[in-house]
Amino acid sequence: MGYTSKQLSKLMVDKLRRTFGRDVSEATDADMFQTCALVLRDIMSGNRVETREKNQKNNARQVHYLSLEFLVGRSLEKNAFNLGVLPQLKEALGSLGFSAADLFELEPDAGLGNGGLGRLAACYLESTATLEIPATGYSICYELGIFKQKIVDGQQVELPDNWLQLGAAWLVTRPEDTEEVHFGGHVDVSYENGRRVVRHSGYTTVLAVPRDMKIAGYKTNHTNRLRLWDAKSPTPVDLSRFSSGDYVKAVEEKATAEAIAKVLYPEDNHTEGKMLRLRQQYFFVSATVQSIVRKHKAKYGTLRNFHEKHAIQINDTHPTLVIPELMRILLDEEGYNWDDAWYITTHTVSYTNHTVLAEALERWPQDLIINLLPRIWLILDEISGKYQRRLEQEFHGDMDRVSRNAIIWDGQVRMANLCVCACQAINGVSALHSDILKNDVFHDAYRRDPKKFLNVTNGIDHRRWLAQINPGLHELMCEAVGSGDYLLHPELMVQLEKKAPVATAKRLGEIKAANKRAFSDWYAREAGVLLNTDAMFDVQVKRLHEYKRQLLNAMHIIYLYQRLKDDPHFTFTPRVYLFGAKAAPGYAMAKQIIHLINSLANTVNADPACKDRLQVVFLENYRVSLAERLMPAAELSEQISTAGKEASGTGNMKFMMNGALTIGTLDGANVEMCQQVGEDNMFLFGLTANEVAAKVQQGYRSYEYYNQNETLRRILDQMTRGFDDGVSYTDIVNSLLFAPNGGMADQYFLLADFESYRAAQALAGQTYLDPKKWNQMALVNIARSGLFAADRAVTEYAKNIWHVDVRKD
Ligand code: 26Q
Repeated sequence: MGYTSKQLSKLMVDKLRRTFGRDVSEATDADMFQTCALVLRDIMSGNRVETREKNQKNNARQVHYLSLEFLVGRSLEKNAFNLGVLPQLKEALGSLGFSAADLFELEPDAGLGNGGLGRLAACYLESTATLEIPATGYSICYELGIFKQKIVDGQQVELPDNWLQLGAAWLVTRPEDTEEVHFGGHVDVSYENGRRVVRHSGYTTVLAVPRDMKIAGYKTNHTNRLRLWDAKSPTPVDLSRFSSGDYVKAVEEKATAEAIAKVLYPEDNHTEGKMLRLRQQYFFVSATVQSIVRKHKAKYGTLRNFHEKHAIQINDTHPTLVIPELMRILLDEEGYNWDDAWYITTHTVSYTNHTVLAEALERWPQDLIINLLPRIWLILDEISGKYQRRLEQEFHGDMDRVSRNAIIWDGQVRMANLCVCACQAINGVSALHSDILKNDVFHDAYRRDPKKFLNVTNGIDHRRWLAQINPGLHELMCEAVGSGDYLLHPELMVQLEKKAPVATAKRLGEIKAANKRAFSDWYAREAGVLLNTDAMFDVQVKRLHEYKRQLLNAMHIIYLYQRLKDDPHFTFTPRVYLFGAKAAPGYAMAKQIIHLINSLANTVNADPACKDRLQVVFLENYRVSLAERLMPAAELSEQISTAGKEASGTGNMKFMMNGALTIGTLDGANVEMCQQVGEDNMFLFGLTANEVAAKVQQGYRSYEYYNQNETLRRILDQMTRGFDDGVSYTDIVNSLLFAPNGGMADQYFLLADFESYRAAQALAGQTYLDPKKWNQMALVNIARSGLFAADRAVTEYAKNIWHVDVRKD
C-alpha cells in the first residue's frame, strides 16, 4: 500500500485519457473529479479482491446491515483519507493545475437518507471496514436522494436531488448479480406425497440490479461494500407490440417497476401506509436475502448452517419483511419444515429500534400486504397466529395485553411486534432509550426474555467527524496522544486532559476562532451575509420535528429580542443563532416553524438595535457536507428535545467532539454525555423523562404556565401578531395553548420547560464571558467524547449481537 503523488498523478492522467478521451489541459473540474473517483475506486477494487479472498478462506460469519437509508455524504476526501493518500492526492491535483478543495466541493452528497438513522448506517459501515469485520450494507439506489431545500420568501421549497450524475462515479453495476422480485399474483397450496407445495403464479417481476459502492477501512486493506439495488423492468419495450395493445402495458409495467427506486421517502420519524413504500421495502429485502442465500449455497451447498454464517441486522423496522422472506425461501424453495425454517431465521436476524414516537411505529394495512405480497401474507399470518396463541397462554387470556403484543390486529400488521417476536437480539440506541424499551414499549416481551434486550449507545465516525473536518483539532489531538493512533483507538482521546491545561485550553480557543472565521468566509461567499465572529455561535441543526423543539429555541430568541427592545442597555452575551433543518414536505406544522424562524431572522437582522449583539441565520439545505463545515465552528450545541423522545441523537456527539458545549435536556445520549463530563461541563435544563411521564399522567395544562408567566405571554402574543413581514403564526400558538380533540395542548412541554431553558441559556452566556473557563470545559468535552466513536459501538454489536471478531492492533 502507499502511493506517491507522482504515481497518483500518472494514474490520473492515464485514466483521464482512457475513460474521457481527454488531456489534462482539456479536462474540466467535473472530469477531474470523476477521474479521481475512478482512480481511488481501482485501488479499493484491488483491496476488495484481497478482502474477498480472506473472507472466503476464513469462513467467518458475515454481517449484513439492512437499512432503507445510508446517508453517505461525500466520498472523495473520505476515501483518500482512509486509504492514506489524501496529501498525495492534493499534491497530485495541484501539480496538474487543479484545486483539491474545488473538486471536493463539486462532489454531490449521496443523500440516501433523512437524518440520524441513515447517517448512523453510513458511520457504522465505515467502522466495520476499519475493524476488519466482513460486512455488507444493503439499501436502494434511489435516483433522487433527500430533496434539496430552498428558502423562498421564508418558506421551504423542495427541489429534486439528482445526485447520480457525478455520484455514480463510485458505483459499479453488477448485472450478473441481478435478482428477480415478485409482486402480486396468487398462491395455491397443495399437498404432494404428504408434502406441502406452494405455487405462486400470475405475479409481476421486477429486476433488482446491484450497484455497489466500496467502503474503505482506515489503515487497513479491508474493504467492505454497500450494495444499492436499482429496479428495472424485465419487459423490453418492444415497438412491434404497439398494435397488439401490449406496448402501452409494457411501458406501464416498466414505469411501475422503475418507480421503486425513483425517490427516497422524505419522512423522518413518521410513517404512512403507502403502497410504493411497501414495494420499496419488499423489493430491497427480497433481493438482499436472495443474494445472500445464493452465495451461501454456492459455498456450502446447504442452508442448514445459514444462521452460523450470517448475522442480519435490521435498521429499525423498515426491513422487517426480511423475516417472512427468509422463511419463504427456506419453506418454499428449499423444502424445510416450519420449525427448522423458524430456527434458522430467528437465529439470524436482530433488530435495532430507533424511536418510541407512536407515529413512527410501522403498521401496514393487511389488505395492502394480501394484494401485493400474497405468499408473504400467508407466512405472516402463520407467524402471527402461533405467536398469539402463545401470548394468550402467557397472559391467561388478558386480551388487553394480548392485543398490545399481537403482530396482526385490527386489520394491521405491526412490524415492531414481529421483530420482537422473531429477532434474537433487540437493542435501543442509548441507555435511556433502551430502558424505555424495556420498561414501557416492549415491557411484556422483556419480562419474558430479558436476555434478548440490549443497549448499544450510538457512535459516530470520528475519523470523518473530527480528523477530516477539523484539521486544527486533529493536530492538537495527535500531539496529545503521542505515538498512539487515536484514530484507531478513540479511548486515547482522554489523554488530551493530560496536557498542560491552560495552554491547551488556549489552543482550543484559537482553533475554534479560526474555524469560525473559515465558516463565516464560506457563508459570505455562499449567501452574501457576514456573520459576527465575535459572538457565540449557537447552533441547532437537525431534522425539523416538534419533539426536537426548534420552537423553544425560537421562543427564547423572541424573548431576548423583546428585552433588547425594552431596554437598549440590557446586557447579554452577543450571539449568532444558526438553524438548519429540513421539514418533511407534508408536515405543515414543521414548515410553519421554519417560516417563523425566517420571519424572526429577517426582523432581528434588520433591526439596528440588534447590531453586533443578536443575529439569526437559517442555513438553507442542511446536509452532511454542510454539517462538516459547521461542526468545527460551533460553540453551543442545542440538544433540547422533550425528555424521553429523542432515542439517542448523534449530532450531539459531533458537536461535543468538536468542542462545542451542550445545552440540553436529559434525553437520549445526552444522559451519557453528562455521565462522562459531569453536570458542571454542560448546561442541563428541563423536565426529566420520568417527570414528563408523570405530567402526562397528572394532566398537563400549558395555559397555567401562560397565565402565570408574563414573559411567555408576551412571546406568544408576538407570534400571534407576527414580525416585520406581517405573517401571523396562530396555528403554532394554538398548538401550545389549546388541546386538539382527545389530545393535550403543548404535547412537547415547551411552556413547562421555558423558564428552565432561559436560565440555562443565561448561564451559558455568562460562562462564555470567561474564555478560560469555557475553553477548559470544551477541553473536557472533547477529551471524553471517545466513548461516542462508532468503533466502540460497532465493537459492541460485534461482541454482543453478531458474535464476530474485530481487528486487534
Ligand atoms: C418509515 C416508514 C415510511 C416512511 C418513512 C419511515 C421512516 C424513515 C426514517 C421512519 C423513521 C426514519 C428515521 C428515523 C431516525 O432517524 N431516527 C433517529 O435515529 C438516530 C440513530 O439511532 C437517533 O440518534 C435519533 O434519536 C432518532 O430520532
